[in-house]
Amino acid sequence: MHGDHREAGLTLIELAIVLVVLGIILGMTLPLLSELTRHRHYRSAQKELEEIKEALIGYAAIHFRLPNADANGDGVQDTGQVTGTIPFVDLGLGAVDPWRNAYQYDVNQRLTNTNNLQALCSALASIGATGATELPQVAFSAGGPSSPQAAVVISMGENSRLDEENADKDRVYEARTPTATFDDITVAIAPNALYTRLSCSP
Ligand SMILES: [Ca+2]
Ligand SMILES: [Ca+2]
Ligand SMILES: [Ca+2]
Repeated sequence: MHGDHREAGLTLIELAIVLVVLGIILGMTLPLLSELTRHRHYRSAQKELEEIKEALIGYAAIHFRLPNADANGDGVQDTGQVTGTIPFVDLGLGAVDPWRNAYQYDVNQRLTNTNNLQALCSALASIGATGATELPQVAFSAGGPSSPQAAVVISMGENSRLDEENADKDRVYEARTPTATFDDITVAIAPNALYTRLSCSP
Protein backbone atom coordinates (compact mmCIF):
# COMPACT_ATOMS: atom_id res chain seq x y z
CA MET A 1 0.00 0.00 0.00
CA HIS A 2 2.81 2.30 0.99
CA GLY A 3 4.67 1.31 -2.21
CA ASP A 4 1.61 2.09 -4.33
CA HIS A 5 1.56 5.66 -3.03
CA ARG A 6 5.19 6.15 -3.87
CA GLU A 7 4.66 4.84 -7.39
CA ALA A 8 1.72 7.20 -7.87
CA GLY A 9 3.88 10.07 -6.59
CA LEU A 10 6.67 9.26 -8.97
CA THR A 11 4.23 9.03 -11.85
CA LEU A 12 2.95 12.53 -11.10
CA ILE A 13 6.48 13.87 -11.02
CA GLU A 14 7.20 12.11 -14.29
CA LEU A 15 4.03 13.53 -15.78
CA ALA A 16 5.06 17.01 -14.65
CA ILE A 17 8.48 16.54 -16.24
CA VAL A 18 6.88 15.30 -19.47
CA LEU A 19 4.60 18.36 -19.52
CA VAL A 20 7.51 20.72 -18.94
CA VAL A 21 9.51 19.03 -21.71
CA LEU A 22 6.50 19.18 -24.05
CA GLY A 23 6.12 22.85 -23.24
CA ILE A 24 9.76 23.48 -24.08
CA ILE A 25 9.46 21.55 -27.35
CA LEU A 26 6.30 23.46 -28.33
CA GLY A 27 7.95 26.72 -27.36
CA MET A 28 10.80 25.90 -29.71
CA THR A 29 8.65 24.42 -32.50
CA LEU A 30 5.93 27.07 -32.88
CA PRO A 31 8.28 29.94 -33.78
CA LEU A 32 10.05 27.58 -36.19
CA LEU A 33 6.72 26.64 -37.79
CA SER A 34 5.69 30.26 -38.20
CA GLU A 35 9.12 31.04 -39.66
CA LEU A 36 8.68 28.14 -42.13
CA THR A 37 5.20 29.42 -43.06
CA ARG A 38 6.58 32.93 -43.59
CA HIS A 39 9.35 31.52 -45.79
CA ARG A 40 6.86 29.42 -47.79
CA HIS A 41 4.56 32.43 -48.35
CA TYR A 42 7.52 34.56 -49.38
CA ARG A 43 8.62 31.93 -51.93
CA SER A 44 5.05 31.59 -53.28
CA ALA A 45 4.78 35.35 -53.70
CA GLN A 46 8.06 35.46 -55.64
CA LYS A 47 6.85 32.64 -57.89
CA GLU A 48 3.49 34.33 -58.49
CA LEU A 49 5.21 37.64 -59.25
CA GLU A 50 7.27 35.90 -61.94
CA GLU A 51 4.03 34.42 -63.35
CA ILE A 52 2.45 37.89 -63.40
CA LYS A 53 5.49 39.24 -65.26
CA GLU A 54 5.19 36.48 -67.85
CA ALA A 55 1.43 37.11 -68.17
CA LEU A 56 2.07 40.83 -68.74
CA ILE A 57 4.67 40.06 -71.43
CA GLY A 58 2.21 37.61 -73.03
CA TYR A 59 -0.52 40.27 -72.91
CA ALA A 60 1.81 42.78 -74.61
CA ALA A 61 2.65 40.27 -77.35
CA ILE A 62 -1.07 39.73 -78.11
CA HIS A 63 -2.47 43.26 -77.62
CA PHE A 64 0.63 45.36 -78.53
CA ARG A 65 0.25 47.28 -75.27
CA LEU A 66 0.35 46.68 -71.52
CA PRO A 67 -2.94 46.57 -69.61
CA ASN A 68 -4.11 49.48 -67.49
CA ALA A 69 -4.36 49.04 -63.73
CA ASP A 70 -7.50 47.86 -61.97
CA ALA A 71 -8.82 50.70 -59.83
CA ASN A 72 -11.92 49.08 -58.29
CA GLY A 73 -10.82 45.55 -57.37
CA ASP A 74 -12.93 43.66 -59.95
CA GLY A 75 -9.80 42.37 -61.70
CA VAL A 76 -10.68 44.15 -64.95
CA GLN A 77 -8.45 47.02 -66.08
CA ASP A 78 -9.88 50.52 -66.00
CA THR A 79 -9.21 52.91 -68.87
CA GLY A 80 -6.62 55.58 -68.12
CA GLN A 81 -5.52 54.03 -64.79
CA VAL A 82 -1.76 53.62 -64.49
CA THR A 83 -1.62 52.75 -60.78
CA GLY A 84 -3.77 50.33 -58.82
CA THR A 85 -3.89 46.55 -58.63
CA ILE A 86 -3.15 44.00 -61.33
CA PRO A 87 -6.05 43.30 -63.72
CA PHE A 88 -6.00 39.63 -62.73
CA VAL A 89 -9.11 38.74 -64.76
CA ASP A 90 -7.63 40.19 -67.96
CA LEU A 91 -4.38 38.34 -67.26
CA GLY A 92 -6.11 35.07 -66.29
CA LEU A 93 -4.42 34.95 -62.89
CA GLY A 94 -5.33 34.52 -59.23
CA ALA A 95 -6.59 37.59 -57.39
CA VAL A 96 -4.38 37.74 -54.30
CA ASP A 97 -0.92 37.08 -52.91
CA PRO A 98 -0.21 34.45 -50.18
CA TRP A 99 -1.28 37.01 -47.53
CA ARG A 100 -4.62 37.51 -49.35
CA ASN A 101 -3.82 41.01 -50.58
CA ALA A 102 -4.08 42.20 -54.17
CA TYR A 103 -0.84 42.65 -56.10
CA GLN A 104 -0.08 46.34 -56.70
CA TYR A 105 0.61 47.44 -60.28
CA ASP A 106 2.08 50.55 -61.89
CA VAL A 107 2.50 50.86 -65.65
CA ASN A 108 4.16 53.44 -67.93
CA GLN A 109 1.21 55.28 -69.46
CA ARG A 110 2.68 55.42 -72.98
CA LEU A 111 2.79 51.62 -73.12
CA THR A 112 -0.96 51.37 -72.50
CA ASN A 113 -1.93 53.41 -75.58
CA THR A 114 -0.14 51.61 -78.42
CA ASN A 115 -2.04 49.43 -80.86
CA ASN A 116 0.56 47.79 -83.05
CA LEU A 117 3.92 46.14 -82.46
CA GLN A 118 5.96 48.88 -84.12
CA ALA A 119 4.37 51.60 -81.96
CA LEU A 120 4.92 49.52 -78.79
CA CYS A 121 8.55 48.85 -79.75
CA SER A 122 9.26 52.56 -80.43
CA ALA A 123 7.63 53.54 -77.14
CA LEU A 124 9.81 50.99 -75.31
CA ALA A 125 12.95 52.24 -77.07
CA SER A 126 12.17 55.88 -76.22
CA ILE A 127 11.67 55.13 -72.50
CA GLY A 128 15.32 54.14 -72.30
CA ALA A 129 16.27 57.27 -74.26
CA THR A 130 14.36 59.86 -72.23
CA GLY A 131 15.44 58.32 -68.92
CA ALA A 132 14.69 60.04 -65.63
CA THR A 133 11.38 61.70 -66.49
CA GLU A 134 9.52 58.44 -67.14
CA LEU A 135 7.42 56.76 -64.46
CA PRO A 136 7.18 54.26 -62.85
CA GLN A 137 10.77 53.83 -61.66
CA VAL A 138 12.48 51.28 -59.43
CA ALA A 139 15.61 51.50 -57.29
CA PHE A 140 17.29 48.14 -56.70
CA SER A 141 18.85 49.11 -53.37
CA ALA A 142 17.66 51.15 -50.39
CA GLY A 143 17.87 54.83 -51.38
CA GLY A 144 19.78 53.87 -54.52
CA PRO A 145 19.42 55.35 -58.03
CA SER A 146 16.13 54.54 -59.77
CA SER A 147 15.51 53.72 -63.40
CA PRO A 148 12.32 53.86 -65.50
CA GLN A 149 10.41 50.58 -65.92
CA ALA A 150 7.74 49.40 -68.33
CA ALA A 151 5.71 48.08 -65.40
CA VAL A 152 6.11 47.36 -61.69
CA VAL A 153 4.29 44.70 -59.64
CA ILE A 154 4.44 44.56 -55.85
CA SER A 155 3.33 42.10 -53.18
CA MET A 156 2.78 44.11 -50.00
CA GLY A 157 4.23 41.22 -47.98
CA GLU A 158 3.32 39.87 -44.58
CA ASN A 159 2.50 43.28 -43.04
CA SER A 160 -0.17 43.78 -45.76
CA ARG A 161 0.78 47.37 -46.59
CA LEU A 162 3.20 49.20 -48.86
CA ASP A 163 6.31 50.23 -46.94
CA GLU A 164 8.62 53.25 -46.89
CA GLU A 165 9.62 54.34 -50.43
CA ASN A 166 6.82 52.18 -51.88
CA ALA A 167 4.13 53.93 -49.81
CA ASP A 168 4.61 57.59 -50.78
CA LYS A 169 2.67 57.45 -54.09
CA ASP A 170 5.44 59.15 -56.11
CA ARG A 171 5.56 56.11 -58.46
CA VAL A 172 9.20 55.45 -57.53
CA TYR A 173 9.60 52.07 -55.84
CA GLU A 174 12.29 49.91 -54.29
CA ALA A 175 13.12 46.26 -55.00
CA ARG A 176 15.43 45.17 -52.21
CA THR A 177 16.17 42.79 -49.37
CA PRO A 178 13.40 42.82 -46.73
CA THR A 179 14.01 44.40 -43.32
CA ALA A 180 11.91 44.62 -40.15
CA THR A 181 10.09 47.65 -41.59
CA PHE A 182 10.14 46.82 -45.32
CA ASP A 183 8.74 43.47 -46.46
CA ASP A 184 7.37 44.40 -49.90
CA ILE A 185 8.42 42.17 -52.78
CA THR A 186 8.86 44.30 -55.91
CA VAL A 187 9.42 43.07 -59.45
CA ALA A 188 9.83 45.20 -62.56
CA ILE A 189 9.69 44.69 -66.30
CA ALA A 190 12.54 46.73 -67.78
CA PRO A 191 11.78 48.45 -71.12
CA ASN A 192 14.75 46.78 -72.84
CA ALA A 193 13.77 43.35 -71.46
CA LEU A 194 10.25 43.71 -72.91
CA TYR A 195 11.75 45.07 -76.14
CA THR A 196 13.85 41.90 -76.45
CA ARG A 197 11.01 39.55 -75.48
CA LEU A 198 8.74 41.08 -78.14
CA SER A 199 11.50 40.61 -80.74
CA CYS A 200 11.43 44.32 -81.52
CA SER A 201 14.02 45.47 -84.05
CA PRO A 202 15.39 49.01 -84.41
CA1 LIG B 1 -11.72 47.43 -62.75
CA1 LIG C 1 4.79 45.56 -46.78
CA1 LIG D 1 8.17 56.13 -53.71
